Amino acid sequence: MSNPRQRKQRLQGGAFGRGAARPGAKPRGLPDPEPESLVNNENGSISRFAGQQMGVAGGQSLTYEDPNIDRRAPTEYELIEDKGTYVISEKPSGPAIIELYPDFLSEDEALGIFNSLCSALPWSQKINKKDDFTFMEPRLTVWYGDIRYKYSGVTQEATKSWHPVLEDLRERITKKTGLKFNSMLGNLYRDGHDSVAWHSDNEYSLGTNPTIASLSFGETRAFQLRKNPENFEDTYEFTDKKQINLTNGCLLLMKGAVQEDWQHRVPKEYHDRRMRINLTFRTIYSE
Ligand SMILES: O=C(O)CCC(=O)C(=O)O
Repeated sequence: MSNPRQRKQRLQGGAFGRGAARPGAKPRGLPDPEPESLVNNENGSISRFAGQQMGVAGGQSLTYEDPNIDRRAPTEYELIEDKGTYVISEKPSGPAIIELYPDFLSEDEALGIFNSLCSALPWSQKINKKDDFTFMEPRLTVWYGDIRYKYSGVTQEATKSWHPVLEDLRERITKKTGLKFNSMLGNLYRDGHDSVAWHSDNEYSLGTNPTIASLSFGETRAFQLRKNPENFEDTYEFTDKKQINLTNGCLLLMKGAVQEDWQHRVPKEYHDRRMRINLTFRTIYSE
């Protein structure tokens, strides 16, 4: 992860837990507090006042607020369910747009495609590398592309011929959206333990503000989005969040600043889940 913005966001996302203290942070809307008071306890130990009420002359009551505790409620996921176009943010990089077509394919047709893609595509579990760690990806993947593609130090050679089912789906998405795609990254989630972690599809080869068309087959899985914090002191705990339950046969488009201003993931589930296939059609540019 070479980009300083991504490094900053990763630190913000992972370092602080729910309501956790952020060293040096001032709670919003509160004046700078007085220095902490030390108190002699009956047992001879010394402790500090924090969040206690102290009676003062004249019956007035003062409350000490620990400046290191963030008291804002964490944001919750807002569900997007219906067919439509949603502008999920307007800044800092312009409109971030989601389009959802839950009935792009009928249930029956989507299940037929799911069955054929399960066995016909050369799925494999890849080794990925992040911050000097190598790990087995918790899902199977497959890639098709009209041109060579370099990603995470791995070069994918151009695909000589696409599987006819993929070729047909690519054409149908183009017919629906007017957009052309020259590559496809597929994900196969074997069960509820398979997942993809928070990330943005913002590799150099995708260009700026890429449109990504994502088709789902088989089991429904939650697809979650969280907005990148706009200030260095803020954390993902308090930014906008959306959830779309991606069902068999649905088409999702991510457009505009979605990759620049948001991250997305498919989290692990703690209930049994059957298999799911996701195909993400993209346009890549040669280096
Ligand atoms: O499975 C999904 O719906 C999302 C996949 C994804 O995030 C990706 O391929 O970048």
